[in-house]
Amino acid sequence: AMTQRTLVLLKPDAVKRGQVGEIIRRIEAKGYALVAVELRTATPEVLAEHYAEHEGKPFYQPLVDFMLSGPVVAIVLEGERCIEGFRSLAGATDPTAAAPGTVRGDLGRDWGLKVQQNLVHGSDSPESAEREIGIWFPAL
Ligand code: DAT
Ligand code: MG
Repeated sequence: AMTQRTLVLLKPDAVKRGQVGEIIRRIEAKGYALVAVELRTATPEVLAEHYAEHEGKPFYQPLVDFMLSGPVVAIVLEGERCIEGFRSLAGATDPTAAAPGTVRGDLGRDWGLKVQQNLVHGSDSPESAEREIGIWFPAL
């Protein structure tokens, strides 16, 4: 067994478009346990830590501004290989390229908007998951 935890964010577009329930439904249907679920308003400080690896890239500031544009839902999941499993549920970064059946591939968005408005974040490795859970849920 390889039980893992991962940090998931439902981004401001998911909250604004009323897709929180649908995305959590998919997470639960896959069999992952919800360890923490909180509606939060991000801060520039938290986002600078969370997206440190992207600092300096052309999409960094638009990404941070977008993440500050409304509340997010911060989630910690637990389950067998859930880091890889949630990224599989989420689909490719670019919603246009994301496969049908995935969150990013299936759920509606404002077409014409930017790649960063792709509904969800999921940690990409055990190291990232530990780091990101520490940022969003220091008590865990
Ligand atoms: P992911 O969220 O699939 O892990 P990432 O870590 O490479 O993708 O990038 C973080 C976020 O930044 C991503 O969800 C959307 C945004 N982003 C990535 N590449 C982008 C690009 N080329 N143009 C605009 N936004 C981008
Ligand atoms: Mg990433």
